[in-house]
Amino acid sequence: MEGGERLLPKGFPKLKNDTFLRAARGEETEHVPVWCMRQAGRYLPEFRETRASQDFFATCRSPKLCCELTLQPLRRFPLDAAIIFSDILVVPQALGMEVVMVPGKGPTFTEPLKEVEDLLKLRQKVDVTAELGYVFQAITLTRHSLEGKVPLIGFSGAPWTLMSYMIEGGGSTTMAKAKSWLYRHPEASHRLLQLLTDVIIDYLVGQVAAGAQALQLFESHAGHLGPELFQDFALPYIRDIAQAVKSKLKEEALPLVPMEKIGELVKKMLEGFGTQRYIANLGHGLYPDMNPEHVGAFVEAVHAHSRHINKHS
Ligand code: 1CP
Repeated sequence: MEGGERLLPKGFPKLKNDTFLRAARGEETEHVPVWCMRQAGRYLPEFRETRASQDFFATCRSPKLCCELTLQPLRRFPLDAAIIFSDILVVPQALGMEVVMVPGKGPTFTEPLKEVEDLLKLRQKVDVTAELGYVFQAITLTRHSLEGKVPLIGFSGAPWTLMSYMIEGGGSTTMAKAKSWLYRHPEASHRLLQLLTDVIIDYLVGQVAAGAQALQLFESHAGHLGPELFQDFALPYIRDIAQAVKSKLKEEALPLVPMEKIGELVKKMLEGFGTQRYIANLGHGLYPDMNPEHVGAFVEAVHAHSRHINKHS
């Protein structure tokens, strides 16, 4: 952290609202807990002010700014969880790739992977504390600063989603280049997915050691794979991550935090889905042009309706 004292990942304040964690563990809750993807985002004027003229990934590397941005939506809305301000693309950066945020275009890789030989340019062993320690510091600082108001979620991108960004070089509607790797270079694709898996495991365990109380693994690009490709190139790695993270947390005597299975959950938030054992969210996150008041209305509506259904059922 720049200047200032560094807080230790212990002696955290007592958690006051555990609705999110209870739902994630499959326990009963009085209302459906809610948090929103990109709840810290450009739709909030205070976010735009904090981020003004700052480079996005420089912001990600500042624990103080990440903490402030994470807390902003909590000051406005009765959300049931905080999610650490960061991005899934910090993992490819840790592997040695350069990713920059191009205004109006989004995250962009300066040299995406083109040939199988390009894999040799990646760090084959990543010391996550050296490369991503800034995220751990942001988590510790934020967990203290939350004062136990709600739990803090840590996250990572899942291997296939990160691999597709590393090959496409940024957002893509078809994932044509990344998918062609799966067909043309299956063996190299598996090597890359395994490398990512190893880093993600250490990264997620490190987040819990730093103070994260739940973990999300975003397989945002799962929808681009048909069932067979998904079975071969996505699911096994997600399973390995879930298993390895759990056993490492046990080994290191860290809390066994819930890992929800991924954003697909959100799609299930349909009317009639019930009010127990799930957490409300929005499929595509919050867009910059959203009115903050509408976000408040969404959060309050989920709470009120689910409480009402619980009372009358
Ligand atoms: O408040 C929060 O939700 C926490 C912060 C957060 C998270 C969880 C950000 C900040 N990004 C993410 C995850 C993330 N990033 C995902 C997984 C979830 C999903 O499917 O949306 C993905 C795919 C990304 C990649 C990414 N980062 C994109 C999409 C690119 C594309 O076209 O495919 C974009 C636009 C970003 C930038 C970004 N990340 C986060 C914010 C607030 C922003 C906007 C940057 C800005 O201020 O301009």
